[in-house]
Amino acid sequence: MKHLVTSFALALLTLQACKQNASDGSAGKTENAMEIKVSGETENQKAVNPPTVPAPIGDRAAKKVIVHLEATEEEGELADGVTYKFWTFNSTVPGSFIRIRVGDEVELHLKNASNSVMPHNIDLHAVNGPGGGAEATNVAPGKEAIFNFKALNPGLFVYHCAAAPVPLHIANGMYGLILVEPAGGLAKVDREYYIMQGEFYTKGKTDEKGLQEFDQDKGVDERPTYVVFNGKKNALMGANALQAKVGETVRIFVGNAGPNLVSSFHVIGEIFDKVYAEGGSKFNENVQTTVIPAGGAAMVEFKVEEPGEYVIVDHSIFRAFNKGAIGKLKVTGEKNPKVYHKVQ
Ligand SMILES: [Cu+2]
Repeated sequence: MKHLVTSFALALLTLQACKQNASDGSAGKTENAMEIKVSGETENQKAVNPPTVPAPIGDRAAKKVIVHLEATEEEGELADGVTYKFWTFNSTVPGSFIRIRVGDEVELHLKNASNSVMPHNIDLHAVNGPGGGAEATNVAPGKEAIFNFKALNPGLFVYHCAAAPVPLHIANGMYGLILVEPAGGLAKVDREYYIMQGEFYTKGKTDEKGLQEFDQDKGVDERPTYVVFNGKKNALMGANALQAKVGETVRIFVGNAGPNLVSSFHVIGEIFDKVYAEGGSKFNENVQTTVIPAGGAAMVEFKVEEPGEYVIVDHSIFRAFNKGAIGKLKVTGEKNPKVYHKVQ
C-alpha cells in the first residue's frame, strides 16, 4: 500500500513538472544545436513573395538547405503615382522569407544582378559569425558569393544588406526575415503572413508624384516621408488585404527594418493571444500592442472570432494614416453576437 502511495505521489509530481514546462511560455529550446547532425536530401528553398511564407517545417530532422537571393536595384511604386529606385533581395521589399529549423546547415548564395551599380552583401541576425555573413558575402555587380552557416538559435530574425553606407542600403529596401524553427516546429495555425515595416526618406513630400530621390538629411534626422508595410504605401489594402475565416488562428511574422523607428504593432479590434516578443522563444499572452525595435521582429498569433475588417497599424498613428503603415485583415464567416454586436 505504502509503495502504491509513493508511486502515486511520484506520478503527480511528474505531472506537475510537465504542466510547468507547458505553461512557462516557451516555444522549446534546443541545447547543443551545434551537435545536431544533418540528414536526408538537400533542400533548395523556393522563394515565395511576401506576404506569403514557405510551408511550416514540422518535425523534420535537420538538413542542408540551399537559399538563393539576388540583390537588385530597380524602380518600383512607393505610393500612388510615386516611384522610387528600390534596392532589394529577390525583387521584393521585404525580400523572400527564409524558413529553416535549428541545426540546419544553410548554403546561402547571394548574387548581385549584373545591372546593379553598388556592391551588396547580407547580414543575417540568425547567424553566429562576423557581420552575420556580411564579410563573407560582399559581392560586386554580376558576381555571386556563397557562404555556409549552421542555425544555432531558434527564433525570428531580420536580415539586411550591410554594405557601406549601411543606412542607405536598408533605407532603400534591402531587408527581410529568416525564421529558425525550434526542434519539432511551431504550433500549427490556420494562416501565416509576413509583414515588414520600413521607412522611406524622399526629397519630395509624402505623396508628391513622380520618381523620388533618397533624402540623406531626412534619414539622419529620422524624419521619414513614408513609414510602410511591405515596401509600399497601402501594400496590404484593397485586393491585397490579408484574409482569414472566423474561428481561424492567424500568425503574423512581423519585422521592423527601421532604419530608424521603433514600431508599435497593433491590429485594431483584435488582441494578440500570443506574442513571441522580439522574435525570441518565450511568448507573452493577451497583448494589445507590441513594440518591435529597428532590426528586430515579433511573432503574433490571434484567433479571429467575428467577421469584418481589421486594420493593421503602427499605433504611432500618424504613421498609419498619413505615412502608409497601414494594412487590412479581412475576416469572413458567421457573425458571433455573443462576442460582438451593435445594440442600437
Ligand atoms: Cu545593399
